[in-house]
Amino acid sequence: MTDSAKSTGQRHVPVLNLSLAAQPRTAVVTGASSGIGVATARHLAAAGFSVVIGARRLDRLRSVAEPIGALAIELDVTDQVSVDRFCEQIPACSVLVNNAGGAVGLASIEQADVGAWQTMYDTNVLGTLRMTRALLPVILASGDGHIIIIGSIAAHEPYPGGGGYNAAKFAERAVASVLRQELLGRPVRVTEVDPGMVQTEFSLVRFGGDAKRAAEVYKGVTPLTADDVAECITFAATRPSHVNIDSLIVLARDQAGAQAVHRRTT
Ligand code: NDP
Ligand code: 8X3
Repeated sequence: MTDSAKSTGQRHVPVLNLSLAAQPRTAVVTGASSGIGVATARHLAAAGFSVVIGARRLDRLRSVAEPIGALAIELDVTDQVSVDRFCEQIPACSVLVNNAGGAVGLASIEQADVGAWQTMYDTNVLGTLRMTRALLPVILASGDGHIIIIGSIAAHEPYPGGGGYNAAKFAERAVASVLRQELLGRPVRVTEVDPGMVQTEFSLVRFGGDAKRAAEVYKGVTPLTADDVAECITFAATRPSHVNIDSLIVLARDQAGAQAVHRRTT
């Protein structure tokens, strides 16, 4: 009770100033029709974010969106028209999770397919650029923005056959660092989350739908789950505004580097 209320005997009724009432912050997650993106959308929604998700497979997106009350919009991060159409439908954004990406093949540089390298660069690197550039004005306008880039252990350790994917993930890491420096002094955090082996559709996509070859990647190993990575992303997104998780390498206990993997035989 205020002093004046005490002296007059009036009850103090708190008045809710609607303009100051907390609105849910909006998080946009790309590549949310599968794997890490799906888990991230769910964890961010559970943490109280209003979530917008994008990917090319709209049917899948809708089934992810419906139970968590997210907005599902078709998105191809390699297509500027699609990116523009997606972003036009997003009036507000505080957190952008640049997750859409993946690898194509495991060919040596000697045998490299230029088209596969172009796809990896276009999706992982230019996709991140297109989304970040398009949403940066609204992220800045939020007054408390956050750009999260899903890199990889492949951004730190090159490995034979990884050439095109390593180059793309190293480039994404450079983008994260440049962005952090360019945005210094403005209200935007930039975080890079770099997982090792995560059991998703990543290997199935990498090996062109070869399920047997994809299963070999995780044989005898307890890999990370998409939820494990989503928890790390959500942790970064829910720190107080002045705290920036700069970069986070997250590996399974069975992995000590891109190629150092402990496999049980029994
Ligand atoms: P998944 O293959 O399960 O998911 C990839 C997602 O990216 C899908 O939702 C896919 O949706 C989307 N995507 C691919 N191309 C495009 C595109 N052109 N436009 C929009 N969305 C696209 O793999 P993960 O969940 O594992 O991969 C997510 C991220 O994590 C990737 O950046 C990957 O490089 C990274 N990563 C994965 C690791 C792993 O071991 N799994 C380890 C380290 C990093 P759709 O096909 O419907 O468009
Ligand atoms: C995926 C992990 O080790 O296959 O980014 O490159 S790895």
